[in-house]
Amino acid sequence: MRLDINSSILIFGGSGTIGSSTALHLARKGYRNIRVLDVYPIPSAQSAGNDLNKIMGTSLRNPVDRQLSLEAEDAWSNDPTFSPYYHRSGRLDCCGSSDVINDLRDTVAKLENAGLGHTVEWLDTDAQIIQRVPQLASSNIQGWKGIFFERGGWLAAAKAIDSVGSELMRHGVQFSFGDSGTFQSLILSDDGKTCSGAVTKDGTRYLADRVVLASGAWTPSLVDLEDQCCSKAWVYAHMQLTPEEVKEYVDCPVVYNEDIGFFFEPNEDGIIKVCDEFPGFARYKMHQPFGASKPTLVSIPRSHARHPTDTYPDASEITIRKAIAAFLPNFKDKELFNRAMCWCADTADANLLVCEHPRWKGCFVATGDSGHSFKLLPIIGIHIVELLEGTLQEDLREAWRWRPGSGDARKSRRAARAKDLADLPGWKHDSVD
Ligand code: FSA
Repeated sequence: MRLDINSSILIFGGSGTIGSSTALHLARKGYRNIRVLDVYPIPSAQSAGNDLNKIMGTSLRNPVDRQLSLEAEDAWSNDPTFSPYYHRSGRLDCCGSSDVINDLRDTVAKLENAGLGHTVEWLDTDAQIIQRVPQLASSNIQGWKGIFFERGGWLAAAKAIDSVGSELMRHGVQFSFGDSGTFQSLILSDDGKTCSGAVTKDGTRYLADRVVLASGAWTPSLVDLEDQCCSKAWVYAHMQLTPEEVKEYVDCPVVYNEDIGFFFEPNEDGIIKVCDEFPGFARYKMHQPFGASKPTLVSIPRSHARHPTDTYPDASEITIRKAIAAFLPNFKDKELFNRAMCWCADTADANLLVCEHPRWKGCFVATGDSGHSFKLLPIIGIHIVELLEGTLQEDLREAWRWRPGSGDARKSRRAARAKDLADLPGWKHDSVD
């Protein structure tokens, strides 16, 4: 059955990044029977996108990523639902190690080939870096090189999803949260090949023409994704600046160093978020997602929303402190708070997994963010609607296809496979579920 504006569409994970964008673009196209389902109201307290800030930049990894990040930059700049949340402070990608410096040079070459050379500046010396980012003047950046991206900066992430939520309400989208928004199972035809809705944890049966599972890092624990996604946590910590200190960091570009991590300018409350960079933490448990014939090992996120006193492993404290010592040496003794993990779903090749589930007609998965997809919030839903309508561009369809057995999602394109949280001491958590 072809879709029309009266078709009923369920979107699980609709309070998060990819799900809310899908609901938004369906609503903007006139669909009037959309239901957002989520464990938490929008913006979901357990979405990776529910964060002070995320990085905005142009991804050049492949033509699909480039196209999407350029579309996103345009929408963050011009779409009134999103533009108040784009802080175009610029972004510095910098490094001191020769491998990464080579990668940075490669990036400049790619930018030039893509006709975007004029949007960046190569910074070859410490002095040039400090001229662009004076806040690094007291850091030890000897031998570092950098690229300054004028089209980039940071996104007030949770506020942007909240803004999507307000627009969804104006469009009359329906919402189910809590147990009545928590995925339990699909409703399948007698031959098991067609999906006609879903049942939620409270037992409610929602019949629908299409079901979209956009539950981010939770998706692999809901339905069998045949190991295509590995859910991993990355960590952050916050520090509080005094009003005097804040003045020095106003308009500071996002500073990203692949060997160390990154930090953002303070938010309106004078809070700086600092992250280290590493291959992520997995959390394997025996589990049987819907559609799997038996329990298998699946990396399952542990929600910070449900476990607000959880922290992160001792190893993260060391690397976050290292990042602070490198970027913000004057703040190296500052107290850290809100130590937390946020969960993303890596695929082996770091492309999204956005396609119809091959076993269940009418059920679509939209996940596999691979840690780089928040910036796509304003536009990713456009392409998911195209997928539902059968008009998705061929190269996007190819990049996002169902592709089990094509690589190791636990490693993905990172330096190493994700360690398991169970093997990491110091992680403060109260129970094992
Ligand atoms: O848009 C971007 O590339 C931001 S990546 C931010 C990050 O924390 C990564 O540094 C990390 O490796 C993981 O992919 C989660 O996202």
